[in-house]
Amino acid sequence: MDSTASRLPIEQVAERLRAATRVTVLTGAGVSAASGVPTFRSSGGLWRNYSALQLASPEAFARDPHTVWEWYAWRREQIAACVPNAAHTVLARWTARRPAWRVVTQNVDDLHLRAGTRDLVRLHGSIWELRCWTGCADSRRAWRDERVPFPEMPPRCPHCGGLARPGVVWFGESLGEADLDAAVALTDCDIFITAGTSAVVYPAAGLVHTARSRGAFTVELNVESTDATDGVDLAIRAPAEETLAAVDVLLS
Ligand code: BV8
Repeated sequence: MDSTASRLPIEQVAERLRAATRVTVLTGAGVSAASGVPTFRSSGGLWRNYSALQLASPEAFARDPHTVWEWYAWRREQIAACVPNAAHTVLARWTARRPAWRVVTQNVDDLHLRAGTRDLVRLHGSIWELRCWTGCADSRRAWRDERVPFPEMPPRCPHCGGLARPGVVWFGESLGEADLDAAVALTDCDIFITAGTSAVVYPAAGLVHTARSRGAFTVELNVESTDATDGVDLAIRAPAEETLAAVDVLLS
């Protein structure tokens, strides 16, 4: 029997990581689940019977900014009570130890940043940042506001007094060009790990396939099978925080 096949999946991952120079990890809401952050598509992911798709769009915000802000304010309140879990702390340690090991996240909770992840690529922005909805000249960039709750709802732009919007990328909006370019560049790697994502949101969901087409060994860490499962080299059906912690022990 091939010795690789007889090894535990986490041993296979650890062995490949030891030999790897460039490692890229794409994370989704599942890596924050153990911290208590509601995911989008598991049962706890809904809010007042809305789906993310109905609220996370410029059209929804234009139609009803107050309800959209209530959803974000509720999520900010949830996330403010959460702390990074082992998935965040292991990945942060890896990026500190090996600069060519990078994290690309779809998450907007900033738990990777709070864990100390170096050079994080954030594809969908941050729930802790705001931008001017009217796009006034003085607020070309997002600003950070971590107040929970907001003193005024909906929050206003400090520059023009107009409506502020969450500093996230909504459905139907393009990702930041520099962020997407960085993520695509990081698909040129030895190992690409996709962790805690249902792999339905593009262009993020396409990254693992691009990495494999460029020769990366691809690994999926998820508690369920996803649209990406059949396309990866190794799928480990377990909580990402447990798998990453176990692999980290083998690397130590
Ligand atoms: C764009 C910010 C160009 C907001 C989010 C093809 C190409 C390009 C675009 C498209 C395309 N097809 C369709 C589109 C349009 C759209 C899209 O992908 N739609 C989907 C629904 C089909 N994409 C876009 O609009 C993107 N823009 O491409 O621009 C363009 C412009 C105009 C028109 C067309 C194209 C922008 C997408 C960004 C949307 N913004 N977030 C906010 O957060 O409020 S996406 C949102 O979903 C979050 O960022 C989240 O991260 C992301 C993905 O969800 P997941 O992270 O995967 O979370 P989910 O709950 O789904 O899954 C969690 C998984 O974890 C589950 O599998 C679960 O089993 C697992 N899990 C749970 N616990 C654990 C675990 N796994 C491991 N361990 C555990 N403990």
